[in-house]
Amino acid sequence: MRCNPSRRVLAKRGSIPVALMFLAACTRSPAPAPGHAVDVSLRDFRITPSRHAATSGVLTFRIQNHAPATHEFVVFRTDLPPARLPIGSDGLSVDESVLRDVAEISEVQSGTSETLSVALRPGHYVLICNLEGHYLGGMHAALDVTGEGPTGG
Ligand SMILES: [Cu+2]
Repeated sequence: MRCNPSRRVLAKRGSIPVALMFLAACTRSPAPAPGHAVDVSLRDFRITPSRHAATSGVLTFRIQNHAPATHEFVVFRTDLPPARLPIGSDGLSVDESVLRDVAEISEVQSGTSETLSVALRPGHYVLICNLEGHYLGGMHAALDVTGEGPTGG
């Protein structure tokens, strides 16, 4: 199932299609409800969400790359702390084969912004840039999603 085809939202490296099943509810709503948007700032080498907690449901990430370099934005569920993710055999990036419920924008060019809307169920999520060396450089952040979102949405 595909939605929001104008964005490069895909399971990179093609290894985890099952993880995308929960993303079937992603939307391209242009005006997210208050409390269901997170502004994300990308810099060399920081990924900074405007908040670290949200309620479950469709959450719209508004990602802005302030850095001179291209970055990516990856969100996934994990119980691991953001700085404790397993590194792959390349020694430079997180082993994405262990990630669940992944959504991403694979390239956010310097000076541009992108949006990514994802249906998130309650749990602990981590936001990273997984370009080589960027995670190790510090591009990771936590996001906790609770089940107490507004009803009727
Ligand atoms: Cu990066």
